[in-house]
Amino acid sequence: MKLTERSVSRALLVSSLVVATTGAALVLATSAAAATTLGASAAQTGRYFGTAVSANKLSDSTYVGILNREFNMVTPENEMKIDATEPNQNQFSYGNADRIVSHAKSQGMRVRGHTLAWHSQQPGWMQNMSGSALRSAMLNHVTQVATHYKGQLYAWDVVNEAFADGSSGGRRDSNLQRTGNDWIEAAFRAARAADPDTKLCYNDYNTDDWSHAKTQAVYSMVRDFKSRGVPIDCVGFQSHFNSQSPVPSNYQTTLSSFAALGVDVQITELDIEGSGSTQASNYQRVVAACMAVARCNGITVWGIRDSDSWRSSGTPLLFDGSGNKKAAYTSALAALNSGGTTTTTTTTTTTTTTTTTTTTPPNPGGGCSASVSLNQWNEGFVATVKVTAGSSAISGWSVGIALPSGATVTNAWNAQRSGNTGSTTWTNVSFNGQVPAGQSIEFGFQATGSGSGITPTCSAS
Ligand code: G2I
Repeated sequence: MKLTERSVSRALLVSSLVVATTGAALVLATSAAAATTLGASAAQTGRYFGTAVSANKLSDSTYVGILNREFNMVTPENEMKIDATEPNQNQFSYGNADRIVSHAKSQGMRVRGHTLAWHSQQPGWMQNMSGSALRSAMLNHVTQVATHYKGQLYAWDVVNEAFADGSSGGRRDSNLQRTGNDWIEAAFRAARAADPDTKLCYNDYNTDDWSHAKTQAVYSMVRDFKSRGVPIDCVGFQSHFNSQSPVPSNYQTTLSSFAALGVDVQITELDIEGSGSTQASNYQRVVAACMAVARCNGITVWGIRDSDSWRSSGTPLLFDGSGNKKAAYTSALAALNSGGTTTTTTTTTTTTTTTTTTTTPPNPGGGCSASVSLNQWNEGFVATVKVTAGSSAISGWSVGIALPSGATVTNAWNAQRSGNTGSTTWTNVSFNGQVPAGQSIEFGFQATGSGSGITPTCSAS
């Protein structure tokens, strides 16, 4: 009798929508209760809200208080850069970066790694290198650092700022670029080999306006990488805005156009100079643009208080120098809370897009439940699987998914996988096994074929 009641109460709730697109946006609205912090609000739609963190501020109690309360993703502001992690060739130094990672873990936050290969903030020994010696040194750096953090990060900015500003539409000149045009893909391949389960991103600034040559140049590179199987999972839009570089009116088009290439998009270093209602409405626009794009996974602001900013005189952040919430905070939170809106856009008129959500209600007696959100296109799909702990915390999980015939997993993140066709099993990686009661984590995979009707089952350990 009890069993019957329970199986009824855990019956699957399935909703699905199939639309033949006409190049226009499809908007699915679902409701989301208002959350009172940035991280919790973003989590309601499966997103994160993060901030850049400096290791030397982890002893500032105001700073740490806001960090722990509001954010669920962290990017080390300088501590994972090349000069910090390899100050002398082949001597690696992870102290400050590890302090940030360990603080984040202790608070249940995730970490975006920044950055493995960049023309700037190179240690002196690297600045003086060129040619094949530099290429090897760069690849060795990528391999060593990605190996040190293997399985611990949400994503890596593998390559940062490799394209030129202005109208050239070309690469930025640098010692790395002069080692050969293929240096970027070589870095991505080395990162994937070292850390197969972390999302690998290309990150840049001045790539927010869809009409700009730099944006189009990065877009062409990502399309080329996807077509040739170069391992890239995401594109970071730094989004440093001010009056000379305002939030473009086509910002959402930029995000959705990149996402349509089959990559995640993330806002990685957001700050918007200004104050009062103008700044607040700019923050609202940026957050709303991300919320409207299904594969915009999250937003990171580049610091907590205005006084923490790399350009503090422009007061570009969400908290003032004393740690008080600004109008920009209120509007960003409101935009997150009015989310739960997913927009799927395609750039062609012939593609059929299917968005399906299958939900198992949380298990009231403990254990875990799993739900999947599917983004289907003609040749394949991306599944984002949410694992939710029941009324007790869990310390590990295993999710079973039966794939329809013809579906083959090509790529996955944030889980260990067994099998890539038919019956597949997904288990936690080191940083996402512990899930507090009622809380969720996500993992995902990309596959060829159709994901129609897949229904995950969860068991806790
Ligand atoms: O410039 C803003 C950001 C643009 N995108 C890439 C980011 O990595 C970059 O961050 C900034 C940091 O916010 C600054 O804190 O990168 C700067 C360096 O390019 C950082 O500034 C440096 C100072 O220039 C150094 O003098 C200082 O030693 O920070 C270092 C550590 O405090």
